[in-house]
Amino acid sequence: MEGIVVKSTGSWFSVLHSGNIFTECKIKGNFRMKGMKTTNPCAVGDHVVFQMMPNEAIGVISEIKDRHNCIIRKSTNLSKQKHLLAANIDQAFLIVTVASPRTSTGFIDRFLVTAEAYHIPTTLLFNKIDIYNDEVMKYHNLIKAIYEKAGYPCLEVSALRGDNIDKVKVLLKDKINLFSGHSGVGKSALINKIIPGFSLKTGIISDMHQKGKHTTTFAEMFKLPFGGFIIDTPGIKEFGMVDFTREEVTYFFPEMKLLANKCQFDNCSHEHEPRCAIKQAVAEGNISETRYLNYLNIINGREMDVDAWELK
Ligand SMILES: Nc1nc2c(ncn2[C@@H]2O[C@H](COP(=O)(O)OP(=O)(O)OP(=O)(O)O)[C@@H](O)[C@H]2O)c(=O)[nH]1
Ligand SMILES: [Mg+2]
Ligand SMILES: [Zn+2]
Repeated sequence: MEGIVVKSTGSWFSVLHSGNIFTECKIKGNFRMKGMKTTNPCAVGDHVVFQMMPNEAIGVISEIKDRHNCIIRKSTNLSKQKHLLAANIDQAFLIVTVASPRTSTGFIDRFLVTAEAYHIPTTLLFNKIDIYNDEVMKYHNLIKAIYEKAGYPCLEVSALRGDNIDKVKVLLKDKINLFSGHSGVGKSALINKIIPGFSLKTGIISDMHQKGKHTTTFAEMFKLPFGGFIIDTPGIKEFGMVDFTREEVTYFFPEMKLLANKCQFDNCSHEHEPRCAIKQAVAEGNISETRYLNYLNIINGREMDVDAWELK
């Protein structure tokens, strides 16, 4: 039998098949994807072949069909373990909040670089705009301008008030969509607003650290009533990138990719070489300084935040 993995707890996989039937499946103990060294061999979105256990209502996954894409992260840049977030997705939505909790541009850029690497178009959804005061709104406008200039669609939303939910629905329709972001940014709350009658568990934000409480613990895919699927995922603390080369990282910044062959040196790192087209574009304000500094942090293996407020 064949189906699609719609929920994964690590050891159990819920497989949707034959129209609208869900079967809980385990995976064969010795299962390994060729060349894939991830902590989880199979993820939400995978198309799988499974057999029913005799006299039991559970199945065993024996094969994972070829993926047209997937997205993989490490828990931190230093970590060796790779985690498969989801497979066969059409597009990602990175849910960002500039307050309560605050998403750093470093986190956004590590996510976007990874999404570029796997050819997954990404939209930034800035949630909780209902709580932005003037000061926060100024910071938000600055961040939004940086990402729009780099070519990423951005949209302000509010799961609480419903702002722009109709626009989000149009973007989601008939596609397989991944929702990702820090814990507490409102991924599950947005999905509850998008699918009428849904009541996924949502968490509170701790007063002390303004962080979420990791309410969603497993990735899960839901059918959208207007067509398509949406994948809710557990909040990510750090987005560690798998090992891309420096050249690759340049290519995964779309605004740098356009200029990289204009540098004097073919192997320019865009860090200290003379006649570097990218450094020149930064100096002239055509590439955002924040994005450039995040690029330098990535190629040098540093996982730190750049304060966009001080830059442009
Ligand atoms: N004011 C306001 N609060 C929101 C909004 N969206 C979500 N929240 C609140 O933020 C908190 C966290 O929301 P969740 O939906 O649980 O966040 P999450 O991203 O799913 O978090 P994890 O499952 O932990 O990854 C809840 O208390 C929500 O009610 C919004 O647009 N405005
Ligand atoms: Mg959640
Ligand atoms: Zn250069």
